[in-house]
Amino acid sequence: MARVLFLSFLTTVSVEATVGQHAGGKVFRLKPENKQDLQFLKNVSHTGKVDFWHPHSIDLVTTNWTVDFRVGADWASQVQAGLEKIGLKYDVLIENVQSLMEKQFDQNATDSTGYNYERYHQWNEIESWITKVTIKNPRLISRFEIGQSYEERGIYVLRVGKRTRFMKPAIFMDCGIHAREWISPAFCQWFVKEAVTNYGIDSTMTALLDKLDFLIVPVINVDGYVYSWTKDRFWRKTRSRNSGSNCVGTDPNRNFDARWCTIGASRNPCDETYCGSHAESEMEVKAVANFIRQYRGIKAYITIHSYSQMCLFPYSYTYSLASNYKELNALARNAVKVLSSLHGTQYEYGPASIVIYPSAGGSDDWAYDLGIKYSFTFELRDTGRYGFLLPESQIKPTCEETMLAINYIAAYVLNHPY
Ligand code: 9B3
Ligand code: ZN
Ligand code: ZN
Ligand code: ZN
Repeated sequence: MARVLFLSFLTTVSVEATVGQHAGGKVFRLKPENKQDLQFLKNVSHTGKVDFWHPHSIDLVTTNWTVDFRVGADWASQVQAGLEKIGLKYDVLIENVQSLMEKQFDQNATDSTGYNYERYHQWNEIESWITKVTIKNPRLISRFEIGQSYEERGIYVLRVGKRTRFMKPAIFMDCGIHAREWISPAFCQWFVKEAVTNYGIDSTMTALLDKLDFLIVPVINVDGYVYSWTKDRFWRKTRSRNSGSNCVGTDPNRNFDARWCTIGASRNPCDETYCGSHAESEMEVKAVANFIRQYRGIKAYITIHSYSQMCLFPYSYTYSLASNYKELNALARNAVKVLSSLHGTQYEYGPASIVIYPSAGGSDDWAYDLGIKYSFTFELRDTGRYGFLLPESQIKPTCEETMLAINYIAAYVLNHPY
């Protein structure tokens, strides 16, 4: 009788119900006590909607076995109602399989604040991460707000390194100059995570943080980044208004004061490489440039972009070679070699003017001419298969391999004081 009732439940549920939710659902545990209970389980199993966890098949079950089975979200309440009807006692082992799966994924990838470094995050999440990671690691991190964006969002520097009484040499690294290059902010966050979790554990990281400070800007172009999440995934520029034009934004990597707008940049505000109304016209560029100018002891400048797997160094604005070209070239060669050692990812390297295209107003050239003789632009994965839409599954391998290159450069800088 009860069985008939239950089956009628099943047949009244339309097939369209919820395809695709089979991964979730509930897990029940019960003990069939008699033939009626067993028959019920068999009927349920024949719907094909049930995943027997223990034992693996209903055919093995006799009375008094303990049975664990998962029912997809679309059928769970019907099955539960059926159990109630026939009076078979059960426990719900897992209320919500889906959320448990998500939690388990999170636990693999998250830190003690619950932040998941294998996901791309919106700016508000990154901003609260910046606050939390600073508060959680007072001995290693301090936070500076170096300015505001055009739309009045904060631009932050995290100084990461063991606190000392004296000023240490520093490596400046920024991410998110270009809005759509999402792997870039993900890498800066990964770097900070690696620093705080490996300090005192990994001897290389400990030595670096004892002797150096890393000055990390997780996202420079915050307005553009927000826009790439909310309106246009492929937005590159800032979001400042241009007088006399309806087109919005300036390319911040054409806006630095390095032979500004002389080559490989556009005077047209509608172009992706618009150099702006003048050098440092962008508040975000001004904030970073001012910070670097006034901070004493920056020995290396690294800026993270994507994509195309390249390690670039000055010059971009001319084909002429930098004065320490040989040293930069060897350093880049070794950095990409160690990078490739992890997953085989191949990088090109060399002066940007030669390896990609000549263009002026870039941050690496500007930092170099300011006197920071180790200056690099990294273009992370991939080579175009996914491009800016690099899947989240590649965040971890990309960041892991890039860590090797950055740490290599940092160790080199430490061993070559100037
Ligand atoms: C461009 C310039 Cl101007 C530079 N100095 N260094 C690297 C690049 C390449 C990036 C850009 O801004 O076009 C690649 Se997204
Ligand atoms: Zn997120
Ligand atoms: Zn870029
Ligand atoms: Zn890996």
